[in-house]
Amino acid sequence: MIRLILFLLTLLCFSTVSFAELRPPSDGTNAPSSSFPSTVNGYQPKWWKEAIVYQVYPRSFKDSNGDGIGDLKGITSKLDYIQGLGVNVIWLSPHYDSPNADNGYDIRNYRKVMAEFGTMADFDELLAGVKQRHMKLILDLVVNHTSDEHAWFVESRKSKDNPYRDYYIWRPAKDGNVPNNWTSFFSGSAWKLDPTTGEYYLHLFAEKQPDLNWDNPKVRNEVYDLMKFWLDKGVDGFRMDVIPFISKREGLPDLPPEAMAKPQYFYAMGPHLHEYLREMNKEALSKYDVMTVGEAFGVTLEQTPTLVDERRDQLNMIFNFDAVRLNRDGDRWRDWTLPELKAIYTQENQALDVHSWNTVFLSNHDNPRVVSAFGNDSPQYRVASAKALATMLLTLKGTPFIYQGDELGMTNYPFTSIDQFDDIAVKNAWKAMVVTNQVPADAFLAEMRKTSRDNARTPMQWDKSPNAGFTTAARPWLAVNPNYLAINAKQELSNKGSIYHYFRDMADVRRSSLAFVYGDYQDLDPANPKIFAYTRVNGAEKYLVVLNFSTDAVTYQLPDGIKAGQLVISNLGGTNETGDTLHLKGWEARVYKL
Ligand code: TEU
Ligand code: CA
Repeated sequence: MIRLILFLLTLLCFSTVSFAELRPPSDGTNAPSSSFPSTVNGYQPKWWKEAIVYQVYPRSFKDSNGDGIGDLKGITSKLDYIQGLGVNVIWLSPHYDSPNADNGYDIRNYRKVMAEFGTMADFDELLAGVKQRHMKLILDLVVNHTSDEHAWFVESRKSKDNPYRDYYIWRPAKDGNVPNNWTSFFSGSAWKLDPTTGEYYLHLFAEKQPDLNWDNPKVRNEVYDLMKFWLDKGVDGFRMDVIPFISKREGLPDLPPEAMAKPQYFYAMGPHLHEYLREMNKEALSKYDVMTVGEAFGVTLEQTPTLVDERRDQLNMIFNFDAVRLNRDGDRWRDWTLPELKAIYTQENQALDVHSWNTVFLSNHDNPRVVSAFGNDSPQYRVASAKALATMLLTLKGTPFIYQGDELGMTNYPFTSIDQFDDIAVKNAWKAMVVTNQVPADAFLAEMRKTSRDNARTPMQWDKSPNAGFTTAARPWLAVNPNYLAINAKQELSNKGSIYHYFRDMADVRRSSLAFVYGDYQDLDPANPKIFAYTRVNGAEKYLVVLNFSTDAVTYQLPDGIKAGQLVISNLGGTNETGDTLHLKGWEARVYKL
């Protein structure tokens, strides 16, 4: 007995000491939960590492009042649907007051709900409904920029000596022209001349999205205050929009020629980024048990641990864009290969040690539909490939993020005309490329059918009624995909073999073992162009995932020493195959316990 107590004491001391040794000098602001000593496969267990996140784009989710625009009451009415999917965190795209130049990513008032989406009472009701179901809600924090209609900017542009002038980034003309050669992600220069004072303001996105000046401590404190406003209501964290862009390079130097194609790597990771994130953590986040995920556009894998290593008190995890943008060369579509995708997952795993955490996602409101971009959206393979992708997303290492509609296998939209688009990115690009005769309209539209953000933004397809049951209005804000008669939630729910139900089963598989969360990841066959086979191992718990990323039937010989054991789940059913040779149909996915 005494020996046992001594042993336990030693263990306790050892873990405390070794943990303290690993920590960087503390400024005393760490959340108490971060000193929890026990680990799983080397990782500190956290609820957000074990979570499955579902992204809701409010404008397109469910319209409750027949004005053609999704709203908060609509989301509240569908919480059982979301919970039934087996997810437990909802990421809500911006719901704040906004003139909608960029669908809410241009915020006019951070403490007000967008009138089209409802009221603060509707928000409180949504949050209560989420909590009642033991789920969590994270908000979109868009603080690299505001709307030009935000009160701060309305003041800022009035005069050079306005108290809010330094809330934004103003520069005089340089040789009668823009202050530097920075470009906006929505085409053209990132500078806009404001006639009132004759100076330019910086906007990395739309003209109506002026960049905040984070070097001004007043701006930073405003942001921490608004974060606390929502955290005090009980929200469970934030997805942080283009957060690596908040600190701008000293002197705002020109983009060098080699940075022009992908300027995000030049804009991101400015000199004070870490300092500001630590300050944000100290002033706001550390006071709550919440999760943060940074949209890390322009961050390299090598830089990632500097943002997410838990000993640095910055972010919990980031969205790395390597996988989701594998199908892009700059902004243009490129055909990707499976070995490339596998290499990215392996590199991500190698770049992050037990102190860092990752996300897994292949879609969101800025990218085409996952089944169209990474699966096969033909009638023959749509269901199988959507299920295969769900199998992958829920068994890779990192917190999975699923975008609304992907659980139904919703597809890209068959755009045929520029009038069918809403997205400012598309409209500006049309003006810059087609109207100027640089790109023929047909070629532009063909490209947009593959890459446009509006592919993901068409309304949720709930049932077979007009406009897919999304709205009772004659016209929704963006047209419903004409395939809604075949692809809709009602049908998915009533069919046990649907993507929705498979997703739910996969979520249960993921939850059945911590090996899927914290277990080691190993790609068994990196060069195979059709098969993605990997293991997840936590001590004695071992799982094998085999995915056929092709339409071909493949006889797959497992590498030496590996034998498929007990089948846990498969997307096509009807197999009890075990052993070292597997006969996989096109887009077949299987998970085995080894
Ligand atoms: O997106 C950041 C971003 O830089 C890209 O994903 C961008 O949408 C794309 O390159 C444009 O073609 C975030 C939001 O997710 C996006 O919806 C916003 O438009 C953008 O920031 C500005 O807030
Ligand atoms: Ca509405």
